[in-house]
Amino acid sequence: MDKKANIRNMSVIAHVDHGKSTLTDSLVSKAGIIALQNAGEDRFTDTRKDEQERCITIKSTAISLYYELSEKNMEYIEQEKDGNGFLINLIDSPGHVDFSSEVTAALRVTDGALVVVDCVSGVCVQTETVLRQAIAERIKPVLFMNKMDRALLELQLEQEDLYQTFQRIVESVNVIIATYSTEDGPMGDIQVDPTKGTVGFGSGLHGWAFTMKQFAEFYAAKFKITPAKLMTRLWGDQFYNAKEKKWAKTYSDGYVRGFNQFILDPIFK
Ligand SMILES: Nc1nc2c(ncn2[C@@H]2O[C@H](COP(=O)(O)OP(=O)(O)OP(=O)(O)O)[C@@H](O)[C@H]2O)c(=O)[nH]1
Ligand SMILES: [Mg+2]
Repeated sequence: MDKKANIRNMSVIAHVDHGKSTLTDSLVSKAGIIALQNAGEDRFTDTRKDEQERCITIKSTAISLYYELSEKNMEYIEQEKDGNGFLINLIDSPGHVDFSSEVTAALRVTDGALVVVDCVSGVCVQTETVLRQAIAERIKPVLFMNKMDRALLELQLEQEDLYQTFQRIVESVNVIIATYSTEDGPMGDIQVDPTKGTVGFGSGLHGWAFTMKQFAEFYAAKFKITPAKLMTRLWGDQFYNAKEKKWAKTYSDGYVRGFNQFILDPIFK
């Protein structure tokens, strides 16, 4: 790959066991390196015998993915670009505190951090540590809300309570970001925000994920507004009354939160 503008180095960071290696596997299988049926189980980046046996990552491992973006998705890339093929170097790092020097080493060579949070356990001690490390290295984070399958099946929560669970995680992550960075610092505003596409939701184990963008694109025609505008309605205090076909910023009778109505509802069905 000689198109420098199209190379991204990403570190996958998280608290121990939140699913970094499994998610990395899934991403690799999507780009077509390991067989699909083994995705999620092999933990491709846990190459060492001790890592496979103990089901834990000890050393950071890099793996390269090649991905071609569709014409439509290219519009979202604001940075300099050179064609639609991207080489993504993913570095899967250990979550266990004993191996945290591996995380620092990985961050030194990366452009962005994929912060994975198990949405059932929420933000944990090491989530804060690795996020703080990333910010110190001036690396922009994006958030991935992992193990959504467990949240949907095991938590037995009402849609609104599920939303609140995810919302709290986004908020906790942003509190950490605010603590260790300044908005007028060199990186600018690096808060994660589902309406801006910097928060993904999914299951590394089962190989599915989405951001507000996919849903917004799907519904945009129905609402006759642009996907970008609709994204802002699919998270936060945005309520829709299907009968009156009206949006509101506060809840009242007949109104349902956009996220619950347009994202959780179809997933539950
Ligand atoms: N249900 C469910 N389980 C998952 C998911 N992702 C990972 N797991 C499970 O969570 C456990 C830990 O996954 P790993 O991918 O090894 O986690 P890790 O973050 O790489 O762990 P360390 O590298 O040791 O910090 C394994 O048992 C996985 O099968 C998911 O999306 N859903
Ligand atoms: Mg791992």
